[in-house]
Amino acid sequence: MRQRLDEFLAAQQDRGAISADLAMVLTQLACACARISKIVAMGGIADGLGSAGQQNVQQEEQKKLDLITNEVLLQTFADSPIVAGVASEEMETIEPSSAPAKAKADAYLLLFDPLDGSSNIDVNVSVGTIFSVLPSPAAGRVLLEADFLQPGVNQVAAGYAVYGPQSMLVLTVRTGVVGFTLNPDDGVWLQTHEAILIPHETREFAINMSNMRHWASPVRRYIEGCIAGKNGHRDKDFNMRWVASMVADVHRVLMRGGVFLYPWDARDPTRPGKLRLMYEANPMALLVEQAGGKATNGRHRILEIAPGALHERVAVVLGSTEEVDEISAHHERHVD
Ligand code: P6P
Repeated sequence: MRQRLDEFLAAQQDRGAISADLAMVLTQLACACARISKIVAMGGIADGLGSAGQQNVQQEEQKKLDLITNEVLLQTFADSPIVAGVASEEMETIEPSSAPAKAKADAYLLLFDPLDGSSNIDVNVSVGTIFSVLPSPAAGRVLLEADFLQPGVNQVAAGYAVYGPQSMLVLTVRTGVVGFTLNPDDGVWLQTHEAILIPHETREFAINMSNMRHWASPVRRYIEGCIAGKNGHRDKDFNMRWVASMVADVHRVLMRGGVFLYPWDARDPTRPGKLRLMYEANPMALLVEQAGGKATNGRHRILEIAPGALHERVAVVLGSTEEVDEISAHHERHVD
C-alpha cells in the first residue's frame, strides 16, 4: 500500500524532523497544488489559456493561469496563523497573513513561483509550482520584506509540483528527497519515489543553445567540450535536452541525472542570470543537494548567496556533481 503525503509528514513529525505547524503548511501546499493541477488540466476548456494582458514585476507578460494559480496559493494562506506571509514571482512585494503575528518564533515564510514555465502552457508542455519555506524571524511584530531575504541554507522545506503526464510533488524537509504522484480520481498524493538520488556522472546537459554567442567563455568552453564528445577531452558523447520549463528540466535531472544551466549572458550584462534566487534557484538547489547533487552560480554554492532583493536573479548550474565541478573548474581557470 503506497504511503500518503499526510502519513509521510506524520512520520517526519514523529521522528522530530519537522514541527506539526510545518506539516500543516506542507499539507495545505499540497492541497493547493492538487487544485492547480486540475485547473491546468482544464486548459482552454475553462478559458485558462492565453495572456492576462498585463505584465508582472519582472516586466514579463502574465498568462491568465499565472494569476489564477497565484490566487489559489494566496487564498490558501491569506489568514494562516502559521505562515506569517508569502512572496510570489507574480507580486511586487510580500503579502502578510491577516492573522496576528505569532508570539512564538515558529511561524514560517512561504515563497513561490505559482506557475513556472507558463510560457509553455499554451502549447501543452509541462509546467509547475515551485515553493520554498523559511523560518519567520518576525515573531510578535510586523512582517517586513527584509525578513524574507535569507540565504537558501535557511530553508526548512522546499519542493515543486510538476503538472505533466502525471502530476508529481517532489519535496524535501532536509531528510532527503521524496516524490508523490497525484491520483486524479481522489486528489490524494501517493508516495511513488523514496530517497531520490542524482547520479554523480551524466551524459546529458540542458541549456538554451540559442544563447551560445552571448555566454561567457567558461560556459562556452564547457558546452563545446560536451558537443565535441569522444572527439574531445571528455572522452564520452553527450545528449542535450531543453524543455524551457525549469520544473520539467530539473525534474528530469532528479529522475535520471544531468546538468542544467541557465548562465549569465551578454544580452543584459547587468543581470546575473534569468532565474530568480528566492523562489526558483534556492528551492531547486536544496532539492538537488539533498539528492546528492550540487547547485552553484558557476562559481559559488547557490544556497550560501546572501539575497539583496526579493526578486533578484542568479546564474544557475545544478545537477550531477561531476559536471557541476567541471563547470566550476572552467570558471576557476578563466580569470575575468
Ligand atoms: P528561455 C520559464 O520562463 C523560465 O523562467 C524557466 O522555467 C526556464 O528554465 C527558463 O525560463 C527558460 O528560458 O530563455 O529558454 O525561454
